[in-house]
Amino acid sequence: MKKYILICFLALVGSNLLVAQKPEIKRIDPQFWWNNLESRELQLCVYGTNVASYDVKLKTSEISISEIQKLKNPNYLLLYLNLGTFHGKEFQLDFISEGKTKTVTYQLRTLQKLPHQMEASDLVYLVFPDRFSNGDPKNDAIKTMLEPRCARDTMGARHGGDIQGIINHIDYFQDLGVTTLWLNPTLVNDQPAYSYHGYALTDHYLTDPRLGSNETYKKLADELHKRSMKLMMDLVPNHIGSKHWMMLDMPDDNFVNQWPEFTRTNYRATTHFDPYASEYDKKKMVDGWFDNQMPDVNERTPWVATYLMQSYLWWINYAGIDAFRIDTYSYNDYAFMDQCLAYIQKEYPDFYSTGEIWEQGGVLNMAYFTENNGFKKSPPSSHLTSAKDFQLYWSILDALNNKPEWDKGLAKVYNTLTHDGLYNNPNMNLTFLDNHDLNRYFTEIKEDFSKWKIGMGILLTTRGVPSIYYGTEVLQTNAMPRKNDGQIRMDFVGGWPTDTLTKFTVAGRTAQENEAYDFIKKFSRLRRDNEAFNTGKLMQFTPEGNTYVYFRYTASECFMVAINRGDKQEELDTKRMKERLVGFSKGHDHVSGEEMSDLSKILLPSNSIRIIELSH
Ligand SMILES: [Ca+2]
Ligand SMILES: [Ca+2]
Repeated sequence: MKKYILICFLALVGSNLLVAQKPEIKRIDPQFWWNNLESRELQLCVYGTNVASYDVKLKTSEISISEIQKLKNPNYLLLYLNLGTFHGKEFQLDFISEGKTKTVTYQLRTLQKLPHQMEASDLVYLVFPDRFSNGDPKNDAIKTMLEPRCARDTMGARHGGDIQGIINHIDYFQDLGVTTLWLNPTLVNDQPAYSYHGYALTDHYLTDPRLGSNETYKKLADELHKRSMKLMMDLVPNHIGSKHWMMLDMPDDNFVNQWPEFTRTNYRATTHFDPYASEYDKKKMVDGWFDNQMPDVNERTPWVATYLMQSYLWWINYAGIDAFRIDTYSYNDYAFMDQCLAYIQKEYPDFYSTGEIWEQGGVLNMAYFTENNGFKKSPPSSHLTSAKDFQLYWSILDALNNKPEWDKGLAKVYNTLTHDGLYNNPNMNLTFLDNHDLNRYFTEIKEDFSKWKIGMGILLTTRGVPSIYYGTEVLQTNAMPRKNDGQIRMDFVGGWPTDTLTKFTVAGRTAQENEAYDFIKKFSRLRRDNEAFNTGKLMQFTPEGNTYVYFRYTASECFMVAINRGDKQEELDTKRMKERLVGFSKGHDHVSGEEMSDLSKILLPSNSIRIIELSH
């Protein structure tokens, strides 16, 4: 009995102590905002023990609170502000509980907007941050994190690469001809295992401390901008990590899509536009979880949608992000993504976004998700600039790995491009030969360097915004069959202080690796310096036999790209290509260096590509 009384007494003392304390605010998201944006609405997500019981007072009359929303969990409070005509640098919010007041000063910065404009002449380079270069060994292992170790000998562990390592190699990117860096996600993934890939974020506003800080990330953007280069952010709206800070103190039932038992998505993007699709399949596609460690965010919950959108705009404004690559695009709620990109474009009308739409199903499957697509029965208008071009990727591999036939091999490239009318602007599709989820390009083509040049030549001359996966320029390979994804995300040789060999220098690369590097270097410049590859048009001629020819041109420039995928030399008769060749009498093949004075017949060596600049 005595013990019981003592417990009651202690409980009373404890609650009195709580009452006596000032309200405690653990965080407010976003942590600061801007006073000169087009959107005057701002949602503040206030988090702290029992914050929902606080009264809130705003001390600035120019700003109004349009709504205060409480969630099921009293540790959250949502404030909806209208900034109206207010352009000051800060305002005060009073949180009042039992006569005690906590005043929070909220900062509003003034934004200098950057132009943010991707062009087809850009060359994007994809870097896997944990696997590229270790610029700061001090952040390799952080004891307080759920996965505290760093082990370079383990495929699925952290290896210590970081943002400083990327900053240290901007000269290298620039020399290669890269204009834009795309980093796999850099937001914190405080997950117990396999956290290095970055796609299970646990805080929308924090850079992973093992990669650096928000300041380091901004420093990278600043350094790139100083050289007129750009930064593409890898956005992951669809899911979060199971240890996301909100998952650990669930705000409400509708924060993530919940099922009676773990339910995986059906990975069928076709359910979005299939006129015969069942509601069951449609829901499973969008609301099913990608993985059991990655809860699927409920983007139809208005406060969640706003929370996500604001965090993306925050990053653009804060760091100066130039473009978004959007992960698992088709798994998101279509209307939410549209709303989200429209919100961004209200501030930045030309903001570039490219969506990962990986599923098989043809060009239609990707085009459906992009802006002003050619569908008769259109979905709500999309604001997604472009698709990551998996269809062209598969076609190029087919062209390199199979003999040309009527509808196979080279013809696949031709056929895929014939569907471009489904896109509003196919020239802005992000094109690639490999990435962090695919076998290495050189491995896929069985390390045949002649084929490597054909595929790379197509990538760097056809329509689209080309992207290179780190290491592809030095012929990085992976084991086949592939046992795990770590094998396609190997450390860049020379990126660690203890590496004895480096692929960053001519001396450290083999003759063939230098040839590959120089090939990209040469054609990235040709692409950048000639409008034909940027805003220029594409004309292709139907493949014949082992050959396929296309042109990139403007009123004043014309480039002819001719490919032979046969094992014998071919003599190409150009009579049928008169409409593009008329007026030109000479050519310079940028691949072989050969000068041509007769364009009527062009010799194409076996398994080769010619990229010929035409002149009068
Ligand atoms: Ca490090
Ligand atoms: Ca989803």
